[in-house]
Amino acid sequence: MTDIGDLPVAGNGLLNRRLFLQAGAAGAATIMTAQASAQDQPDSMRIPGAGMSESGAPSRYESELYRRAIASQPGTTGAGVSRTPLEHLDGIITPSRLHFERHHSGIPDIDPGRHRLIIHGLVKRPLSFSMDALARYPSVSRIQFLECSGNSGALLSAEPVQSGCGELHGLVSASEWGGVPLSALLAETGVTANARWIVASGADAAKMSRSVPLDKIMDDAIVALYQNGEPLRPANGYPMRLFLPGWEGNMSVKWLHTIKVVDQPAMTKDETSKYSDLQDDGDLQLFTFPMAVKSVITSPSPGLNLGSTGIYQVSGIAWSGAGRIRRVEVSADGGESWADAALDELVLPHCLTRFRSAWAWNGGPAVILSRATDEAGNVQPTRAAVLEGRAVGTFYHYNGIQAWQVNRDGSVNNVYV
Ligand SMILES: Nc1nc2c(c(=O)[nH]1)N[C@H]1C(S)=C(S)[C@@H](COP(=O)(O)O)O[C@H]1N2
Ligand SMILES: [Mo]
Repeated sequence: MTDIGDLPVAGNGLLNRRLFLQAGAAGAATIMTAQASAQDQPDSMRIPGAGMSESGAPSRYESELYRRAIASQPGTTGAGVSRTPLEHLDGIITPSRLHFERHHSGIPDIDPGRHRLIIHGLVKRPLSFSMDALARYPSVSRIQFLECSGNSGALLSAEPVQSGCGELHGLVSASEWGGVPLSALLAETGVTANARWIVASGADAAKMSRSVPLDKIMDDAIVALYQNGEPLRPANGYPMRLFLPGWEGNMSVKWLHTIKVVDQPAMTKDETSKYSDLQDDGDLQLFTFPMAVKSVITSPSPGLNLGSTGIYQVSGIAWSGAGRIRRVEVSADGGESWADAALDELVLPHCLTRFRSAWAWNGGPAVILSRATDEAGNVQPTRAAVLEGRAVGTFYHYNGIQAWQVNRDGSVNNVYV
């Protein structure tokens, strides 16, 4: 095992991230015995393997790769959520089949041949776009996160809820989203001088409708047609969805059907009574659009127990609606001391960023935390700071620091610090 004498950088065993540049640092492999020789061939080297298939699936040995905590309103099956199993993934891209889902009235079955996107209202020329028409516009693709502003709402409970990382924080995912910039379509319709907002509506039974400032639409909004290289999955908006990089998930209207250009927000149900934040002085905060800077350690986390003492990788994801992640710090002593984590190579704007630290667990209890800072200088707040001024019972837009307690037996659970 590597000599870690010069490597501690913060309290309770947090090690220099350059440990990852050294081979064999973890010392976790089993020492070869005389019986297990390199000559032994596994069966798979003697018997030809299975054949090809038209569509792939994970290994049958990977039993944890499924969406978590699927829940729907009483008496419904499609008015609820399913969550990404964050603790069983690495890197920054969420496989499409594990992207979280949030539907208000189920997944509609939409025939792309009959579906139209209609742009009307304060425009010079109302237009209707078929899928074929959209395919002829120049398109873009970018790897970006989508987060429901109800994500992590359980962290506002008075007592820490004992669930897995994905169950608590899995209403965030990241994909490569491809499609047509909405600015290109609005250039065709033209807008009148008093145009300031748009109202986007979906073709689902919930008729999800959200008002979006025209500036955002012209800046980086797309009509997304592709997700991780393939046409959108039905659950994620097939055949087209609005995608607003960095902004609260609810506004990225799925099954996008109409865009009405208007001079003021429509004050729809989902931007007034929902997705708004009641303050304890009775004030209601509306229109919290960009998602705040946030991070969470995905491993270790509840359910991923530690075994023997020694060196572990502490890994997680960080993201911000303000742009790129600049820095992630990790603590192994409940926040008394911190050290910078290493960031994976791809640090993209409005995307998940993967961070990693090395930690020597001495077998004692420890509280591990991560704290993200974005390129605008926003620092992820403590849970106490997030709670300040909020009315009891509100749960949207939670971005507080997550603390995991590592216990002597190697189990991990949710704690408040
Ligand atoms: N038409 C429509 N669009 C919608 C919704 C919906 O129920 N209907 N849910 C919204 C919410 S609350 C979120 S968080 C995201 C979720 O997108 P996903 O299911 O692709 O993860 O879609 C948004 N767009
Ligand atoms: Mo959402």
